[in-house]
Amino acid sequence: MPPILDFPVSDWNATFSAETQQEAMNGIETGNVLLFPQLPFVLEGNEKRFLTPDTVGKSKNVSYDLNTGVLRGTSLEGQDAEQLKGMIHRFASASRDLVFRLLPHYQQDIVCGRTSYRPVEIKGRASSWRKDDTRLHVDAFPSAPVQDKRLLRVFSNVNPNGDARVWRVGGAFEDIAKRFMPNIPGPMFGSSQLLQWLHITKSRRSAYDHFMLQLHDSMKADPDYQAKGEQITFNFQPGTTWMVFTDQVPHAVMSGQYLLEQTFYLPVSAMADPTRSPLQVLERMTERSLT
Ligand SMILES: O=C(O)CCC(=O)C(=O)O
Ligand SMILES: [Fe+2]
Repeated sequence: MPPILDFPVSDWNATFSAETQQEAMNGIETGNVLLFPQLPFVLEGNEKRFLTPDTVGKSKNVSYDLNTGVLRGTSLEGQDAEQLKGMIHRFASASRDLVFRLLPHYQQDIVCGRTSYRPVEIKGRASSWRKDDTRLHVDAFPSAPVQDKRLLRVFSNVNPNGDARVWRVGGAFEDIAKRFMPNIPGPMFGSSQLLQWLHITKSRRSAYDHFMLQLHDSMKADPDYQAKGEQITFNFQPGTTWMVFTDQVPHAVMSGQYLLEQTFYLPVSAMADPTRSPLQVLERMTERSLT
């Protein structure tokens, strides 16, 4: 199956036939990227002035929480910060509407997480190997355990200079798990309580979180996998939007500037076929419950 599925809509409020909805859900659950080649997120009024890395301070991203309305990581103040927040908020709600309309099966249970605005050029940006997203990885975050939830993300390239967001997209999650799991030890007894007590994690780190973090690190630390593992390079052109389960599909960003991103959390039980989740793949492999 091709890893990229096209949906030729040009409206964030588009409605989809039952057949298209089914195709999208089946596609995304089997590890495809859903691509909307004609769905630009259009900046309004004088929002184009936010197309500069000067909108962020030391942090690389501006982050926004749709649930609380809190904006973080920007160097802007007052009216400017409010207008930047308005732009990111509009993207957050447009993304949510798109997910609701395309994947109505998830609507009851899906939870909106953070929105990010990424105005810094990826190429040449320094970072430690663990934080280096130019290396293929599946998403897992040390301080933000998901317990048993999926990570679904919507991205939109808003670059005004014609520059694509260049990604590498890897192969099936099962193959990644088969390759790396044999060398990953289980969590230490009592470690999840300790991490939470020390406030290293915001909530309890499940055994699933443990294995996903280790997979993330093992992938990034393996030069042979990075160079020779199954992968394609894909250019996400400006004016396009895409959606993918980033806990399942190996991905790496090689270059690009000016991206909007919305994170969603989906309980595994809300999937059409939970057996396809990374959680259940790992549970079958370890022959134990991981939540
Ligand atoms: O910024 C990007 O294009 C993708 C980075 C990444 O790995 C992610 O958002 O999970
Ligand atoms: Fe990622």
